[in-house]
This record gives sequence, structure tokens and C-alpha cells, in this order.
Amino acid sequence: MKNLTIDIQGQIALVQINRPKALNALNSETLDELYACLKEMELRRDIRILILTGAGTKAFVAGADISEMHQATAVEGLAMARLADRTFSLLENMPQVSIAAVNGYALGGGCEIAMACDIRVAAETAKFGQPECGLGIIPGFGGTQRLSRLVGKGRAKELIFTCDMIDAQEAYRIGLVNQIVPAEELMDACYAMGQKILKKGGYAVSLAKRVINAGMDMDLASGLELEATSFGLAFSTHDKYEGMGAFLEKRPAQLTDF
Ligand code: CO8
Repeated sequence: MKNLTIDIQGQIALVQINRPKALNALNSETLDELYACLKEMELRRDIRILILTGAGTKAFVAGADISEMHQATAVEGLAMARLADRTFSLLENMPQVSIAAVNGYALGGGCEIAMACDIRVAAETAKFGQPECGLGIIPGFGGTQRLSRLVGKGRAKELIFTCDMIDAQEAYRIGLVNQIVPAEELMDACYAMGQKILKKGGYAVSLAKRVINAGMDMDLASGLELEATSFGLAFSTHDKYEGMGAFLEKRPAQLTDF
């Protein structure tokens, strides 16, 4: 792929957005490649963790590509937003756990793609923001929806209306990122989190992901019902018998379902 670098080690795939001269800005070509990459990956049972990062030390993703959007018509803008929505929704809902390794600027579409990941780990040097209103547009890759769900409506409105750029500490304080680490430890921290998750039941983790995601769009009673039926479903897996059996027999569990 022209704009993505993919490196698979064991059950962890590292996907790096690789357009460092444009601070890894997302153009249509990159979004197309990312969609194709994720579509193939979601069907693979040998990959359980996906780490997403940006090439270079300066930027994770500095947003959608402004040079491509500048002369785009409304119809083209809509098509680009739809392409991103399809790609980010796939990332959000695929069975693999996604970890954003935020290694620098995560602005506009960059903050939005990080928010579509399950977990965000930020380098101390990372910066976040939704600068769209300063460009005469609004967030179009999910920012108006995912940011408010993550940090609350009031904080999301402030960030989107003021276009303020916030540092990793502030992003952590408001719940936008899960963890902050020194820049040189970022990838190790993401792999360590991936390895920790790999020790748990793969099917159980992906089921929990599905229930958490679906529950966010439901009323509490419907979400609890979904949890109960999914909990019941987990009782039909090999991992449930193995996990509980291993506990009772005081031995390490061999969890294999995914
Ligand atoms: N798009 C295209 N090129 C970019 C982008 C971008 N988003 N960001 C940086 N670049 C390019 C610069 O143009 C520059 O290129 P060149 O060397 O050819 O002049 C190169 O990357 C380096 O950038 P800077 O010289 O500006 O680097 P600085 O260190 O001075 O500044 C910043 C770094 C602060 C990150 C600065 O580059 C910046 O503000 N970038 C734009 C950030 C931004 O506004 N992002 C939001 C874009 S809008 C968006 O994401 C909307 C998503 C929804 C779209 C809806 C569908 C249509």
C-alpha cells in the first residue's frame, strides 16, 4: 500500500499511516487503503490486536487532507465523510481490539480516528484538537458524535467551538486518552497492553466490545438485556469451561476461542 505500512508480529498488527510530509493527513487514497486493510483484517482469526499510529515523531494524523478538501464540492465532501465514516465504523466495530498509539498531533480527522479506536495511549508530546470550525467546516469524521460520548457534551462543545489544541495531560484529565507515556516508550506501552489483552479470552473480549459499543446507543434496560443474553452466549464457549476449570484446578487457562 502507498500510504500505509503494516507489520504483523504474532497476533498483533501494527498499522502505520505513512504520509509524514503531510503530517500523515488523511486523503481519500489513504482512507481507501485503510478501509481495504481493515476489511481484510476483520476476517482474520490470527490477528487479535491492531495498533494504529502515524509515521515520524511529529504527527499521529494532522487531520483530513486540507489540500484535497479545499476545492472539493459539497458532494465530494459528503463522499469523503461517508468514506471515513465507513472506515472508522469498521475500526470501531471489528472483533479485534484497536489501540491508537498517539505519537504527536491528533487533529481533526486525526483525533476522530483515534476516538474510533477502543483505547488511546498518548505520548507526552501528543496534542489533540478539533480545528474544523476555524476552517469554516465542522468535524466530519465522527467528531461531533464520538467526542461528546467520550468527554461529555459540554467539553466537546468547548473543544469544537474554540478549536483549542490540548496537550496529552489535559486529554488524559478529561478522559480522551487512557494512558500517557514518555514518547520513547509509546510503542512498548501499546504492545504491552496488547499482550495483556491477548492473555484474556479472545472471544470474550470481542463480545464485551460488541456489547459495550451497542449498549452506548441503547437505553439502560435494553443494554442490560443485551448484556444478559451475551453473558448467556459466553457460557457456550470452550473458553468458559476452560477458564473456570483452570481456576478451580489452580492452573493457567488455555483460552483459544476468537
Ligand atoms: N492537510 C494537508 N496537509 C497538511 C495538514 C493537513 N491536515 N497538516 C499539515 N499538513 C502539511 C503542511 O501543509 C505542510 O506541508 P508543506 O511542507 O508542503 O508546506 C506539512 O504538512 C508540515 O506542516 P506545517 O509546516 O504546518 O508544520 P507545523 O509544525 O508548522 O504545524 C500543525 C503543525 C500545527 C499540525 C499544522 O500543520 C496544522 O495546523 N495542520 C492542520 C491541522 C488541521 O487543521 N487539521 C484539521 C483538518 S480538517 C479535518 O480533519 C476535518 C475532518 C472531517 C472532514 C470531512 C470530510 C470532507
